[in-house]
Amino acid sequence: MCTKNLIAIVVTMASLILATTSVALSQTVIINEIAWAGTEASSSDEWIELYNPSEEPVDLSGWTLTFGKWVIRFDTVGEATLETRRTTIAAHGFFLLERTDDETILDIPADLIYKGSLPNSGATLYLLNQDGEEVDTANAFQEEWIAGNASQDEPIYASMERVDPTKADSLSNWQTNDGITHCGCDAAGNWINGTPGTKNAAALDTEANPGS
Ligand SMILES: [Ca+2]
Ligand SMILES: [Ca+2]
Ligand SMILES: [Ca+2]
Repeated sequence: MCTKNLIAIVVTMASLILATTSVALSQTVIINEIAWAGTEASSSDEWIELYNPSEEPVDLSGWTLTFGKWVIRFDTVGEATLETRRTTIAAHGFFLLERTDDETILDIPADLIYKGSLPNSGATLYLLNQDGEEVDTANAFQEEWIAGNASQDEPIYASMERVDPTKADSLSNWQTNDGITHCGCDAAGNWINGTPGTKNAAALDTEANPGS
């Protein structure tokens, strides 16, 4: 093989690696956890967690989170948004949305209060930026929920957790919270089977057992 060809191949490979890296780095905010079944205190007490896996804070002004007929705006009260408390999500930070009021998770302050129910039969969530471009989805690949439990399965009212926050929504990138690594209390003081405002149990499990 002549040196010129070899250089061409090396340059092509380097630009491919750079292209792949820039895709990974441009991953900003994701839908990280969904408690579509609510809590033991109330099946209406649903909550949703976002996560920013990037190295920079992200301003969610103009962004929306939508499912079914509901459109939650991060910077404007109205429609499905009842109260906004901040619009910025820190680098490697979490953003907690509680339905109806701040009592959904009693001991952790919400960043936004919304109205709108997630049907237990399944839904797809879309996170759109200020230009209306799709930043992330959750549960886009089948009708029923990929993970999470309602009252009939153990652990009860467990959330649906993103496994790897750097990877896209897919059938394999969600798991049910294990009911062991969890935090927060519901409106009646029961443990939440989920990890509102903190790293997902599913992500920690995968870090501890890579390739599992
Ligand atoms: Ca529900
Ligand atoms: Ca709360
Ligand atoms: Ca979490």
